Amino acid sequence: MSALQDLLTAIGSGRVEVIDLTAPLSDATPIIQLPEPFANTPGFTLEEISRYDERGPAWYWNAFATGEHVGTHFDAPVHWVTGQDGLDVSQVPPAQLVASAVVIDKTAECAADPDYLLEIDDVRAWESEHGSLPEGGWLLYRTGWDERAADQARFLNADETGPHTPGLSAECARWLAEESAILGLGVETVGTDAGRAHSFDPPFPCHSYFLGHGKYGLTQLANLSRLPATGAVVIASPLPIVGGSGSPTRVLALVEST
Ligand code: 23J
Ligand code: MN
Repeated sequence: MSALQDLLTAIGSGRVEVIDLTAPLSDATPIIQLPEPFANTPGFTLEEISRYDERGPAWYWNAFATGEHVGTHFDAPVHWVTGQDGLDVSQVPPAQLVASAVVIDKTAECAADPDYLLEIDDVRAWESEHGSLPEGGWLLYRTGWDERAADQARFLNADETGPHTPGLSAECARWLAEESAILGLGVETVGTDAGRAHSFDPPFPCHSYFLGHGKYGLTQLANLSRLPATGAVVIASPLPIVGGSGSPTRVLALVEST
């Protein structure tokens, strides 16, 4: 049988499961809140055009408006000043939109400390257990934060000192971007950077280093708890917005049942 027929047979029999890593997209989808004096993104909104009524008797349709960086979404290199000569979201090669993925799980650490930062040593420890990070594949960072995604206040977790959500240290972000061959970083939080990362050196180091090295970001992923540490295949399909810096994205994972 052909590889594709094998895949369809495996999906049909349940030997390969399709897991949706995408958060639902609505006007309740949490959006990032940048501190003063920065401009913030609008959220997702729907506007009804007609619904089986005088405006269109047999059809229902909407127009939507959204920021590019809303909900489960893709960060293209051109999103950041360090990647300004890099690809926009329409230019990402389709073959990179189907890629392997590994999962580093720091749920317990992040429950104990919402400002938890993944360090180089954490990645090295993961590699000694599971093998090298995948060349051309995603590093997915499980923090348990998806459990908060239905509630913007819990998701952003801000107090008078600003948002408190987990991320990567600047050193770890630089090391992964410069010294690993991963395709990009996927997270459960509202952005790839930690809530406090505006005060890091450099500010927003995941954005700065990853996008500056032609790597990608995926945010607000769901269901990472259902993925194995290694062996999943991720299909991420942002809209090909010409010149766009990112896009809401349907992200699916293929997982072999054991
Ligand atoms: C703009 C500025 C800072 C950040 C972000 C956007 C994001 O997280 C994003 O969605 O790319 S941290
Ligand atoms: Mn983004």
